[in-house]
Amino acid sequence: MRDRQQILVAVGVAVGVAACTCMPPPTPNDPDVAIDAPVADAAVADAPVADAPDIDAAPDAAIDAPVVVPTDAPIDARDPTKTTCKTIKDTDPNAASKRYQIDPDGVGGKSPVEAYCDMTTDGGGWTVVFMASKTNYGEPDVIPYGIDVPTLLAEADETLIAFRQSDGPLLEKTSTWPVDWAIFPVPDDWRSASPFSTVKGVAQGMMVRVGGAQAVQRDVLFGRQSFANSICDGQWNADASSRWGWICIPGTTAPFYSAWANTTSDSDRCTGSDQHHGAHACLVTEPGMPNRHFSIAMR
Ligand SMILES: [Ca+2]
Repeated sequence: MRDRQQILVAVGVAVGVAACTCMPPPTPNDPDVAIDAPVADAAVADAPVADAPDIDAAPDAAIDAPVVVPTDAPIDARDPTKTTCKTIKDTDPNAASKRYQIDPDGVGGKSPVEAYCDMTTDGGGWTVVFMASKTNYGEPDVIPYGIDVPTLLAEADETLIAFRQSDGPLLEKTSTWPVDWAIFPVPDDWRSASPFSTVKGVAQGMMVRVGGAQAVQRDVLFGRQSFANSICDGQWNADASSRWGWICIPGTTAPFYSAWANTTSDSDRCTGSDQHHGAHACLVTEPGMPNRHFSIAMR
């Protein structure tokens, strides 16, 4: 009620101003024309309160409108060339492999994240979205990706699985470490959640490139259920409740990462897909060798 009284007072002032001969009549382009019209009506009829704006309302709105400043991104990440490791690499072919701030969905939305960019392997431009932070997960639960980048997961063309040192560099194949990296199209199941989320997963007939060799057609296996024969052959354990977990590519020297879903205290296994799952542990005991961290990268 008090507001209405104030408005009626304002209306009286406005009508008084409009009637005053000391001011020139408004021109057709004068913004006050539109404002004054409903005010005059309000004085003679019981117009809705909402139709009787303060004569200053329009200018105030323009002046006071908040300036929307995105707050989720450091200046560096607003650069559209830094949405992923691939855009960084495309912009600067000499960009080094290291951690960068990226923002796959641009300003707003998801916050920028710090990600390790592999700028070397197969031409580089890889955003590492998962790297094992333990040498023994030993739990049957879902292990998520390490960074929250749904836009990258949705739009990436390829995935790279590899073992890395804890600070990011890829462990290249050697005489004592006979395991390659592997590149294949992103399996559909990997776009919405990590492959550790799946119980029994198979991406069939993927064109896989292992260690830079020509592409071959192979199934990519991933899932939490245990497997039957201690090797990467695609045979799941008949006991559906038995947890062990594996990611591997039969018939290749691609990474074979397993035991990340078991409930025992065994170290997780980081070896090659052509080897017994226990050939190499992720926790390394040989002198001079770094621990092996399974990783998933996208580009
Ligand atoms: Ca964002």
